[in-house]
Amino acid sequence: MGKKTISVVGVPMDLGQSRRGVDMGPSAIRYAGVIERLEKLGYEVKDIGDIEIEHGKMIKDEKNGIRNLKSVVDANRKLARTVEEIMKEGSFPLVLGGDHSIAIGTIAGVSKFYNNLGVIWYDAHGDLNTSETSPSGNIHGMPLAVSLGLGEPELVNIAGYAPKLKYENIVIIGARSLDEGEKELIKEKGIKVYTMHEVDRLGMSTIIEETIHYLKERTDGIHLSFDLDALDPIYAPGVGTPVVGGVSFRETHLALEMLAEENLITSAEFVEVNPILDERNKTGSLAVDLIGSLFGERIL
Ligand code: B3U
Ligand code: MN
Ligand code: MN
Repeated sequence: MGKKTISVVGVPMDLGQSRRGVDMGPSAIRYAGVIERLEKLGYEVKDIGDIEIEHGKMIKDEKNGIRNLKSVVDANRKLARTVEEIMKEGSFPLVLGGDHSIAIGTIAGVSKFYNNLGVIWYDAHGDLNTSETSPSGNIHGMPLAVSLGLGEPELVNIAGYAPKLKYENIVIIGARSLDEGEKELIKEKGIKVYTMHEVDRLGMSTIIEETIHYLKERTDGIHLSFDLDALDPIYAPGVGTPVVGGVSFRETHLALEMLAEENLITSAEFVEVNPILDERNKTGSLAVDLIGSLFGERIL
């Protein structure tokens, strides 16, 4: 990575979905040694702590069926402001989730610093739902749509501007669970998606080469939004919505090593680690191993 200073911020929030526990993700990832790991790689690391989250009851909105809309908006507003400060300091924002709804705030904080922010969305899911298409009302299934300007205005307009992303600047990798509305949107807008079918057919190295080539041409910064559920549950059991048939440990390390070699990633988040569902912090430790690869750790 180009920047030598990394600012780590935790978002202990589980209100974007319905299973409790993912709010402990930042603790699990810190416990597994993320700060020390990055320092060992030669970075100056500032752990700026956690965003303050209201830990209320889970509430399903009567009007549109969305869960905890107000609390999620509030958390993402705070996160967007914090990430913006990190960007102003010229440091690399590394955000630890929390459920994936926090990508709304990270991207809101980052995107105003670029004309064409690119995003790599590494995930079993598309996260392209709106309140109309969502089967669950969970905001963690919506952050990519929100960043593209679709969905509830309170979410879409966080940080006072929208949209944060353009359809042609995103690449989804690892998808294997897409809802009908998400499939329609992908087809209608021509969103670039490498599903598990392409992962099997092309192999991860080709996919990352293509992704780099594709995004390098059209973007001036690339955010990596990394959902641990992209990995097969064999490797990442501690996630809220595991989906079988996922990306392997080795494919994922390769992907991150290749991205590190190109030095193109300008911000990142690692989300959906749920220590309650995990096996002895396996998924938290995996997140730290993967963060190591993203920041240049090599076997030799
Ligand atoms: N697409 C489904 C399920 C889901 C999305 N993201 C996760 N699960 N982690 C939904 O609820 O929107
Ligand atoms: Mn996700
Ligand atoms: Mn997911």
